Amino acid sequence: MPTGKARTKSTPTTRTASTESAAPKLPSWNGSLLKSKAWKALGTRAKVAKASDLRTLFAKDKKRGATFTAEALGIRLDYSKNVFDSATLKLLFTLAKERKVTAKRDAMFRGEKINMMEDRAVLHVALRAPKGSVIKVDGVDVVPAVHEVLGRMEGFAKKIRARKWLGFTGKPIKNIVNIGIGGSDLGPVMAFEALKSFSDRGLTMRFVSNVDGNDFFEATQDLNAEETLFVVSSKTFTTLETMTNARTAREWSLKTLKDPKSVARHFVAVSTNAEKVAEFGIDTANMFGFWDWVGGRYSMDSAIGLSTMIAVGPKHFAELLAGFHEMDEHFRTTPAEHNLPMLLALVGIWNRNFRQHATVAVLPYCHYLHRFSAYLQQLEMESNGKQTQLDGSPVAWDTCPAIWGEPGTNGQHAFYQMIHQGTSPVPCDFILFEKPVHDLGAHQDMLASNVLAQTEALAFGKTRGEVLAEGVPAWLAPHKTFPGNRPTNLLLCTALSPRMLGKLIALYEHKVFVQGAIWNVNSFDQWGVELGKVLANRIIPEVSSSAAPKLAHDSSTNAAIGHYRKARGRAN
Ligand code: G6Q
Repeated sequence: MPTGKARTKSTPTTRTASTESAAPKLPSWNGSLLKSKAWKALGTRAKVAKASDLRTLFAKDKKRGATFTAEALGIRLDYSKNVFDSATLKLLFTLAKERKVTAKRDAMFRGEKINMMEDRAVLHVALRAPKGSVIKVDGVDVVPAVHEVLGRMEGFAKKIRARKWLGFTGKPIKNIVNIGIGGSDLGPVMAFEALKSFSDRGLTMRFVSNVDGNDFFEATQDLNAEETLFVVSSKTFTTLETMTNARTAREWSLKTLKDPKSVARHFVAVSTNAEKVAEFGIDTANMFGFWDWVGGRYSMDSAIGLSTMIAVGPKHFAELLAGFHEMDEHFRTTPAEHNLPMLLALVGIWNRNFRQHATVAVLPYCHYLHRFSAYLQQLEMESNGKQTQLDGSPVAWDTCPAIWGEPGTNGQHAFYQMIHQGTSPVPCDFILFEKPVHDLGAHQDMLASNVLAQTEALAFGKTRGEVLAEGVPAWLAPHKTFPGNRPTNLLLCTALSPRMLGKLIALYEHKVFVQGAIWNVNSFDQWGVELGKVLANRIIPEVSSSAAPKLAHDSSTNAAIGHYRKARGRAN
């Protein structure tokens, strides 16, 4: 049965704070999922699936592996080790049709304002559209502006890479510190780590995100301010953490450079908010812009990718964008049966809503992708971790599962125990590359063997009979028995390159899109993040004022504030 009961009714969301503003006109794809015939039929299939297991499914169909494998753009997606059959898959395709996923997809590519709650288009696909393509927002083609910014980023990155961007004292800049958080940090860090082998090793790249001063301290403690450039990345240029770190950076820089005029050589901004950038004291000539139709978590290929471009160079950055675009085109034009994002999304829906799996682990067997799961965590959970449908009514089904993961084989020696024998199965996406970036001895073959062994063991487990046959005593056998039937996808990709990274990220972006369309949530707003921004600002004066504040929180929060103030030597 589909999971989820009708939840408490939440207040309908409107586009502005005013209760009088008109609700947006809902598109034709809005509508209750519970009325979908395919959804109901999938509920019935779920009962059948309860009694089936991967051992039987594979034994019955010798071609299962090939049947449930799709390949495109150098990515081979084997989704055969999920507990379902062809009839289920067919219903999932029907579900996507009933939910008008392709109509919604086309509306996004056309630049329609599908982020209705913020009255914005959703056009990260325009960030990687080749020169000459036309994508309009409010009648204006946005592609030339995208390429204008890319051109400026290129000019700047080249200067830094040629050591021709000189600091205030005439020394070439060779340390780059990106200051940003959330969508203005996770993408740049992940991409830098993923593409390190393509980067200029003479540059020191650092990333500061946390408002915890230890982050800033560690990122800068060994740097010479004369050779250090700060890239302040913030869509809004108002985010507490980023602005606090940016101010600390200015103080840190001026401690050595003394003259406020030095800011122009040591600070650049990436933002949509020119006014705030100027207010901070950064020359807007040193600002790289983007647009409100780029969501934070979809922005790593906008100017937010400036640090990435500096690290790997404009050519590799262009390759990254080309990879994104290839996957966009694949998603836009390929029938569902061969469409990688669609397949990944539909299998995910099956596991989430009909098999009740509450989490998904993403396990890249490539150490360069060690920040990939953290990146996807934001992409998926901030996009689809929602409980309100487009029309403001509560969903009556589960939405985004928790996304987590670490690179293999490290995870095998840590949390895989629970994936193999825990009480809650965790669907896993295993990612492996055919060719390693550095081919050292037998390393890659060992890595590959581990992935394949894991997916096999998770699918088929080990029965009591098999364990006993190994000579294990009966009392120990239950502990050494593995239930199997644990769902996995295997993404076998040619090689990690900027282009492949772009394809992989876009694959997950579009997976998120399809799932959001099916769940009927807005994947492009983030009121939970906004709430955090407001709440912290309210408490800051209460913890930091020298005079005792009048506290009007609950007894637990009041006491914690009092305790903290006392510990910091402040009056209560
Ligand atoms: C992303 C979110 C959020 C955002 C950060 C930083 O989709 O909106 O993670 O990226 O809160 O915001 P700024 O870029 O505005 O500083």
